[in-house]
Amino acid sequence: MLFNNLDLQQPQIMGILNVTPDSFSDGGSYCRVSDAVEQALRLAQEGATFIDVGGESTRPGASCVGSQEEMDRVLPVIEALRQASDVLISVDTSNPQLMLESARLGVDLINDVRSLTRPGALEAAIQTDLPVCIMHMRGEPSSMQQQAEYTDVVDEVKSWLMLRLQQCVDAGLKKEKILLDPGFGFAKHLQHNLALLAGLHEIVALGQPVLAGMSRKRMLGELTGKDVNHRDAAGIAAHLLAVQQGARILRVHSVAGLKDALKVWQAVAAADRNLLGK
Ligand code: PT1
Repeated sequence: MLFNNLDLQQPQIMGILNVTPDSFSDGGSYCRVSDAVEQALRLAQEGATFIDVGGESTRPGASCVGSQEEMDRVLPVIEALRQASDVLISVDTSNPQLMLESARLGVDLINDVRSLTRPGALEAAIQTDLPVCIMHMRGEPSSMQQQAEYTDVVDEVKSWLMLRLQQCVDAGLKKEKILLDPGFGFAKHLQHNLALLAGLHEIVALGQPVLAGMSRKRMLGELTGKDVNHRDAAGIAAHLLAVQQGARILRVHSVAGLKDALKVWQAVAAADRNLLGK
């Protein structure tokens, strides 16, 4: 999969830009367009190659926003950021109209936690011809934690992603433009998130590029006892474990620390290949 000149051979960082009044860690911080663009440029400066712009919180318990409200939050930011920078822009939305409008403004990726299940979303995504990230979850963010029951979470998430991938391909989406995401924290308890992180290589083995996002999520709070704004060190460890298993895009709030960690990882990976003569 090619994004401008960037292939996904090396792991890439996706910086999170929430333009919501209610996001779980940075809600309300970037509601003015100029503040949002400034934050996006800072994330890019720190090493993010993607900026994921979202106007609706999808953390557990969050409620939906109206379609127009979501577009009013997101579109001006995408437009201004596209003017200001060549950074890859992803739009975090389930809203088909927003997918189409953002495509016209030049976004590079559609990131839909509902995997194009809203009426019209699959058709809209196909029409844009953009790459799409599809993600495992159950139900809606408002109530998904009530459906966090699995016998074998890795198997069930993997099967669900394979099925949804095939449905999207059958509908006309190009397979080489589909990324997969296990959906950390979406209808999952701590033991499910840990099993999924341990077994992420099985999702990678499906052959599509894998996106992973654990930044500041509850799973990290449960492991460290830290509140939402002190989870970045735990996040670096978790995302590095994902990279080690082949994850290609890491969706995070705080870029600089993970960028350093990836430099170390890449240097060691390169030395490993040299040693093995591969
Ligand atoms: C994600 C993701 C996302 N996460 C993709 N997009 C969120 N592709 C938004 C918690 O447990 O992982 N992948 N867009 C944010 N959602 C959550 C979910 C935030 C769970 C917090 C939690 O704390």
